[in-house]
Amino acid sequence: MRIGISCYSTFGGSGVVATEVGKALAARGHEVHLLSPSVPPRLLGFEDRVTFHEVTASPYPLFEAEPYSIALASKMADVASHHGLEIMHAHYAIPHASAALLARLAVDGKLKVVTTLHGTDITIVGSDPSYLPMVKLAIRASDAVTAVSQYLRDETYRTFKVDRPIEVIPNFIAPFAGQRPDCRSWLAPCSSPILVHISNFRPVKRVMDVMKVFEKVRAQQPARLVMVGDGPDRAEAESYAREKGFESSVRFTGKQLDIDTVLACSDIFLLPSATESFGLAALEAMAHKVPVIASRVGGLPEVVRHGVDGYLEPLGDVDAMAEDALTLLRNCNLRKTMGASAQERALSTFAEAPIIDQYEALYEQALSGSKTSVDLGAKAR
Ligand code: GMT
Repeated sequence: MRIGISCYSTFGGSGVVATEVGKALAARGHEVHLLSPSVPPRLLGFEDRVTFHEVTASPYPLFEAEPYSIALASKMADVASHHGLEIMHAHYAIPHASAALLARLAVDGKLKVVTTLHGTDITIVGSDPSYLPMVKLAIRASDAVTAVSQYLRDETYRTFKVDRPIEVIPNFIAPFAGQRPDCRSWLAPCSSPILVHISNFRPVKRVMDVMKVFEKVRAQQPARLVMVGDGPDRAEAESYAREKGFESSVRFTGKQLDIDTVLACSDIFLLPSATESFGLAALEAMAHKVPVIASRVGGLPEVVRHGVDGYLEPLGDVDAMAEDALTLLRNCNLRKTMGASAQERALSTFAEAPIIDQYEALYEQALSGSKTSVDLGAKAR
């Protein structure tokens, strides 16, 4: 198949999933065209059968802001017609799915649109009145729609009241090199255990809860906190550590491409988010045998089993999360057992190949014009 994939070039989340889907499809012999505002970080080296197309919205004095969605739709139509694309797979509804529908019109319907809903495109920004009607249209008019968790599928039906099948195709673990350089001494010079958080530091991630959990943990025993990523709430978190006098125990690394190396030497992953449709970063931690302590929200219970792969606590309950962390730090065997369960689950339930099979099957169904069935989602669980 000739497949277009449209995504944001993010370090995590939808940008990672979209790029890894593209790479896996190309490895199976499909021709993949990736469209994004800049090269997605996971498209590191040369990948056979993957072509990157940069989407640029040219400025014009009349524009108050460049109309990225129109430039994206134009690029999609252009790539679709010149490369004979059959499928445009839009990751994150805004604006990728809406742009793909426009592109489908521009090429006289000779393009099937598959939309993957990732999270805040439904739960936060997508339900904002300024976007809702167009997100709803994108969901209704796509040839196939997937959601990354059962929770997100239910939320989509609840918020948008759409009457169409939405398949649940969960996120997955892309293959990674087993042996990583040992960065433990670099991250924790006094060989203290390492707690880690990886995110885009947006309000939804509640990074201040991470700081408070860590503050409580280190009051009881030595530990290091590694904060990977960047975003609007980083400055507040950094000043909190300074104000409370524990800045020397916290390492803010900024955005990192190689999160596998960081995770491979971490002991506990913290994800106290306000909502999380799936929690890809938690799954990545699990793949590295790192137990997860997270809030019991959204799709996280579909990924992390409480008491098995880590702990799920009520939103904002930093006391409970700190207690869980201390339990794990004081009981090395428990930490190892949970880490092993977490890895087993990540690499089996969320293995790449069966999930790519599901995307392929969905594309085939979209191309054959048959309605995508809800049964396909059942295979994902
Ligand atoms: O929705 C977002 O905030 C961004 C999005 C992304 O592009 O990073 O994250 C969402 O998609 C990820 C990949 O499917 C999920 O693992 C995240 O849980 C989800 N974020 C939220 O629901 C907050």
